Amino acid sequence: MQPFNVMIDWNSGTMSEGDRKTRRVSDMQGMYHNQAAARDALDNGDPKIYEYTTIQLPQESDHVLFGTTTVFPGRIGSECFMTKGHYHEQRATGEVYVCFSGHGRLIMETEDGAGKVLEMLPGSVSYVPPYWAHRVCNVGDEPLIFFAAFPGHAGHDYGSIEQSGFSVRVERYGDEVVVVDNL
Ligand code: M6P
Ligand code: ZN
Repeated sequence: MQPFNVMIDWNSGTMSEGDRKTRRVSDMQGMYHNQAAARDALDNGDPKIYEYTTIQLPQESDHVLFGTTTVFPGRIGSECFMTKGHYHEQRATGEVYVCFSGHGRLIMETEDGAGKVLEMLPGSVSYVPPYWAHRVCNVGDEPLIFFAAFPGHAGHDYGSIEQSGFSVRVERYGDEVVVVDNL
């Protein structure tokens, strides 16, 4: 394989290579706590929650996959727009998130019941260690744009997140951001 460059437009988070995928409320059924608010959003235009691109490379451990994500500002009820979130299929693989613009929270947890929430802001570089599920929430009024890199063989496991979610959620009331236990 030949080395190559990819160009990222940091105003939008789009990349010159790779398919840009869009996730709307309809792609995240059951993931927001306030189901009535989620139905309202669905009926009112099914807003875009986030877009992401991952570079197309062999999904092998010798390679490093990378891409950008743009989480739009907004809330479903009080809960901030967020990514679906996932474990890696190969649990023993980590990930790095570099935030370029906007303001967010990175929610992480392990199958052993550990949890951690980190702030994402321009210049923050967050390390997701192996075994930690990860989800990103936009707590600001601007798009949250970040770059991610992870081992090629990591894979995405959405199953347990789709079934039982994360143990906390991030809500915003006025300018106050709160992390709430999902009981
Ligand atoms: C980041 C990376 C990708 C991920 C994307 C969207 O760019 O972590 O691997 O696919 O965010 O997040 P999710 O897959 O949880 O919807
Ligand atoms: Zn990941």
